[in-house]
Amino acid sequence: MNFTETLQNLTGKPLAHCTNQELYLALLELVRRKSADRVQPVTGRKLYYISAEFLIGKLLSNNLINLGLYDEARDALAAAGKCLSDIEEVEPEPSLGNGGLGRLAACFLDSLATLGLPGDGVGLRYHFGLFHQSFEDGVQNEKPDPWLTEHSWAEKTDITYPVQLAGKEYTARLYKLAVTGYEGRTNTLNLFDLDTIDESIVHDGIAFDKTAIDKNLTLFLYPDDSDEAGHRLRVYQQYLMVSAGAQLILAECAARGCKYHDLADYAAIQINDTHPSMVIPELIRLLGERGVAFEEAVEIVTKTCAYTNHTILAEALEKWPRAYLDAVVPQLMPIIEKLDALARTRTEDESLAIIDRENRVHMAHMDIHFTHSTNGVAALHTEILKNSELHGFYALYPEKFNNKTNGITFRRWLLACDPRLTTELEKRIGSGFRKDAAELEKLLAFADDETVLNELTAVKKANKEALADWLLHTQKVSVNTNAVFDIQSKRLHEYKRQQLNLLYLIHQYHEIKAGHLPAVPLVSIFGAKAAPAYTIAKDIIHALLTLSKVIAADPEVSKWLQVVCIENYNVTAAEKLIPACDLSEQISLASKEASGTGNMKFMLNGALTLGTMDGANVEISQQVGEENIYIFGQTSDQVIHRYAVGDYNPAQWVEGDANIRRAIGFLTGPEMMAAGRAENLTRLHDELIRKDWFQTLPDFNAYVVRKGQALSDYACDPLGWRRKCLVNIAKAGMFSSDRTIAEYNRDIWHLGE
Ligand code: OX2
Repeated sequence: MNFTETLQNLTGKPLAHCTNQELYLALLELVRRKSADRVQPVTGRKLYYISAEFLIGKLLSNNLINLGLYDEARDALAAAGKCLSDIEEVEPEPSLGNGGLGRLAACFLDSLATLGLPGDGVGLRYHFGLFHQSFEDGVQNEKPDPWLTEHSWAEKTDITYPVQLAGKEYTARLYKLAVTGYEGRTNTLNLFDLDTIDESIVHDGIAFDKTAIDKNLTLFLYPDDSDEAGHRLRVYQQYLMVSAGAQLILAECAARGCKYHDLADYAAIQINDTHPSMVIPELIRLLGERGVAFEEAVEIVTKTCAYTNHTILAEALEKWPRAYLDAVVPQLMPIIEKLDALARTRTEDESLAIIDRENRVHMAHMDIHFTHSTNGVAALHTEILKNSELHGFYALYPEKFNNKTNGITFRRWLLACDPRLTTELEKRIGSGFRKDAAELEKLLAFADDETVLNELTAVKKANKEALADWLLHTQKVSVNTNAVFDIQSKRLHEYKRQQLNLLYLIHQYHEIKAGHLPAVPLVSIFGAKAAPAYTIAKDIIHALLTLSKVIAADPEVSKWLQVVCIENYNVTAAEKLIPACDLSEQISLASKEASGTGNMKFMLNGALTLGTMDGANVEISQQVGEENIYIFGQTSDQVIHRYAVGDYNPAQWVEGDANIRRAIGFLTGPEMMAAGRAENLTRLHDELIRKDWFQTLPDFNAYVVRKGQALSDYACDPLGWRRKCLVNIAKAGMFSSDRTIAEYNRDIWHLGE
């Protein structure tokens, strides 16, 4: 049976007569069947990657690509007058993550299955995922973002586990989502949910009754945690995930003959940041119920589990007040107390304790004491963990610390999102890079080939036009495709410094008004959601939206400069933005961005990085050489030193620098105040001159100069620019998540053995 016939059997009518919705459902069913054929038995150790987030994005095209069916599907549909990309539009995006951490988990699942390794995900089936963002009157508005439809990728099973929350029993139900690798095996993403969730309790945007656990528990990813009820809800969510997950792991291992004493021979558990840390005491508790003594259970769990740290930001390292855990998971507290006592026999250093003097439980500390591996996610990040943030732990357990620089799956972030570039690459270097990313280096042979460079320019131009079309249709903005497309897309956070970019744009506004015209017009695009309770982040969005209006209303400036904030930035939007980008903004305060993964996606798609020596930017710079990247700003050592000395005073920088003064002053000047809201603009202004915790001002001038250099290179030396882009693509191989996963497997998991 050919593809058309198979699909037609599923739709029950000629493809030409089907709606896109009907075709989508038929393709979904077809993919499901083909994925099921690739399920393989598990022998030896299997990985469980536990994570509160799996930002999987839309699944149809990726699954078709990984199953080798994409071209056939596209052609069969085209023959019936249908367009695969229109059908893709029908699929709702599962936004089950905030950003890099969740997207990394999704890339890892793809690479595990591609490399033929047995490795499943364990997480939660949020009904709305992260909120849907819109802008109204210059302000971020949040609404639920439903993705669960009657026929969804996650299939309901009849497997359930009891979970005790605050002394009451709830029933966690397992949903399974197939994850098929590129020419690889099919693994599973296990997502837990309660049958009793009631979506109708959500009102006024994303508000809901935080006390009705049976109705609200898995409604949203990270409910607004600005109040105590919100914090407790996170603990409830985390325990639901780890308790059901731990029961699943024990049941699967038992079914394969595991006697619990040998759990580490059957399972490797990766704890993705601290959100799943309670899996440690929960497994010890469950092993205890199965007759394993505490000391032995600790040993087994330590051998089975490993921990990944994704941040050094103190506020993101979870510390739960003991009272919350006493209330929500009283069954775990005696175990956590014993773990604390045991840890104290290993060190007298109070700062390494699990339960501190203020009765807070440090989840990361529990992870490091009671897992066999702690890894950072980029070389610089791991060094900072070892030498400063977690130095005491490193001194105690040097053998546990290791680095695993993040990576991205090239299936989604090149083959699927940039078919034009993929075709061009295949024409020049063959298709080996699809399975072996290192083969991209073959492209270097064409670094001085003007024909190839011009073709790459044409690919980029076509991608920019496609993005311009998409922006026009979805966001109602029209952009000049002859301009440089400069993109900063990532979570909105002060440490990522969207505010630095904002100040630059204000600076440029003044320069253009003063007749100092730039080398080339600039379209500056932002994609970012601010956490609902993060006031300053929302003020930054407001300032960007307001500036965008002010510039658009000024014909003198708008010829040269445009600011676009896209609504509801998500994986689908990223897939449109990244292939069209010229300049990738990676401008976090050095030392604060653990790795970044957007930086890798942009480079792979032939954008040049404008960035600080932070996270994986450092390794990108080593790969491409400093002449192929635009680095600026303080080093992490300088930043750490400035924090240590503690004498940073932004007001001095404002006083001492006319450009900084002009840019910050503009925030509350007449143009912005007339177009925006005084409260938000004033708060941001005051924050910058009084606090500026992420040291925007010391990097301001270096940023302006470096960005100016990039724009003038783009305008004055187009071939030179494209050559740099080519080097970036060619050197992106090391950032494939296949490489990252192979390293995790070699050093930590030893799967299948
Ligand atoms: C992110 C980090 O901020 C980012 O630098 C990193 O690339 C990503 O994780 C994947 O490792 N929440 N999100 C992150 O850390 C936390 C905590």
